[in-house]
Amino acid sequence: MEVSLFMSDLKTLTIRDLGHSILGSHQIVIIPHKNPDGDAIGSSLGLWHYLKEKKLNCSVIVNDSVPDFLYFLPEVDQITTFESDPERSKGLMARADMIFCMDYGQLHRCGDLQGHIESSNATKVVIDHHPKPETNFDFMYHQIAASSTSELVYMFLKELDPGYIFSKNAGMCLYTGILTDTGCFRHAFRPETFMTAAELLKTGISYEFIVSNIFDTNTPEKMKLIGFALDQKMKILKEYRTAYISISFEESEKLGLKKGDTEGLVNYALSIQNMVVGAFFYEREKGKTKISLRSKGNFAVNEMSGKYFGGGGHKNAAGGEFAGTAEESVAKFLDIIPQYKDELASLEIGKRD
Ligand SMILES: [Mn+2]
Repeated sequence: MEVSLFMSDLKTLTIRDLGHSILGSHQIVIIPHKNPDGDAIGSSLGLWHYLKEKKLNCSVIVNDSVPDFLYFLPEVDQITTFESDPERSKGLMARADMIFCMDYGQLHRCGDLQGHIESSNATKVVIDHHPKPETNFDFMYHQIAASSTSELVYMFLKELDPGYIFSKNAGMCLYTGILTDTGCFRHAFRPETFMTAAELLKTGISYEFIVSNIFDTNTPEKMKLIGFALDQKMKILKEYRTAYISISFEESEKLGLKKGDTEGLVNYALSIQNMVVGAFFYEREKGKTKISLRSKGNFAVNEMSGKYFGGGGHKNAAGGEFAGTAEESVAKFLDIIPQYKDELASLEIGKRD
């Protein structure tokens, strides 16, 4: 298990002081990272429900948009979108005296809102579980070993307001964040994750309702894409215990792929017997390829993506970009992967002879 790391030395406020500031604030703004996932939205909206229940003025502002599959979350339509409503967003940012950055520790991760956060005099708080956070915040609730930011929001509220009884609305949002970041409790969890999930279930939320909203969302078009990708586009590098899928710009056009359609495809590569690395190369724009990397056990794909694909992320789930076609990105990957041969071969996880 990873070492649990609370960066308490980075706090300039105690949680008590912060509690007073929150209660005295006039406008709180909560900002998830751009391209938000279930944890970014779940943690932000969960915190929003708590603050609303305390009768505080608060808004969630997201850079781009909330993914469709999260539209079942309670009052998700209250979220403001910077791209489609810049005036309202700027007004809220100008009035903000407290800003929460959720599920990222590096400000560039929140898109065009970065400058507005930087120039704001508001008290800035980060709640996050990603490696290498920046340190220019007034308060950090940061723990890499946590399954998700949603798990941390639960712990944060427990410390901030020990008497708070979690509402069903907050419970549903935070549970969603834990469920999506752990892939339905398959990875990145720890004992505290299950304890948090158990407490959230006591709010009366329906596990089946949430799971089916998150995971049973395939459209017929997406199933056809999965079929095509697995049948025609997947390659297996047995000696490196690696499987990858690549989609060129031309293929993407031909298939009429929309944002989010390729979500989760990389996990099929990783789910093959004996594989410990899954990779997905997606040329979203002509000559610009997005790379998704997944791994099992101690093989750290965030190091690989940081070193070679200008990206980052978690040990077992990372991403990056490459200025080139999908084919060129794959060629680079094939150049890199042999240096990891011994490490990959020695991993015990998932080994089958
Ligand atoms: Mn997260």
